[in-house]
Amino acid sequence: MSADAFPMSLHAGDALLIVDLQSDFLPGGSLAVPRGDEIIPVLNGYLAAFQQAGLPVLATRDWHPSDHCSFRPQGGPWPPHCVAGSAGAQFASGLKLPVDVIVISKATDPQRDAYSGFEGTELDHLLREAGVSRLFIGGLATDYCVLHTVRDALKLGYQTLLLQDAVRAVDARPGDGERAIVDMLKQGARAVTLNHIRMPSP
Ligand code: VGL
Ligand code: ZN
Repeated sequence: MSADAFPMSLHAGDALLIVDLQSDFLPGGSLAVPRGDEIIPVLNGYLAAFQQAGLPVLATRDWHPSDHCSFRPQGGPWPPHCVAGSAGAQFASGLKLPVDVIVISKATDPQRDAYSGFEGTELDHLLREAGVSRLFIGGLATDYCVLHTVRDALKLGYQTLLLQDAVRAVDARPGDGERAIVDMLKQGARAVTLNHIRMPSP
């Protein structure tokens, strides 16, 4: 499960995809992911590398209507979170997204949930249009939206790298996050950590 030990260069065709790094998923938020805030500085490191290399950055956001079916008052499993336009739906304030970040809103339909950033969105189309073939994916939460986004990326034929140092899990059942990582690697994702990315020269 350890990340590959050799340094890795970024090149044309690579893109960084940050999953649901939103206030409601951080400590103090309505659906806080334990230690979710720890990955912000790490993601800022990946962001610097991708920006220096002139490569695209995309960010998904959970963007629910206030009566979304996944919310407990509607019979769903989750406390209300990431209501479109609310403070809790904002990207983490410390996250240094580039001005030209491509934002993908998902799970906007009141009647259905969508854990994958590809589900019901333009994500695949946008990536193909941009000539992306290799996707670096990190964010929240390992055992839900990261897991489903990585699975779909693999199914759609992207070389998929899991940012092992830039994900955190809900762990509703202890071990869910670890099992999700094992699952993603088994499906064909590779694990990478920031210290293996060769920083492009400015
Ligand atoms: C997520 C639970 C509910 C996630 C979104 O981003 O992983 N988890 N909605
Ligand atoms: Zn949600």
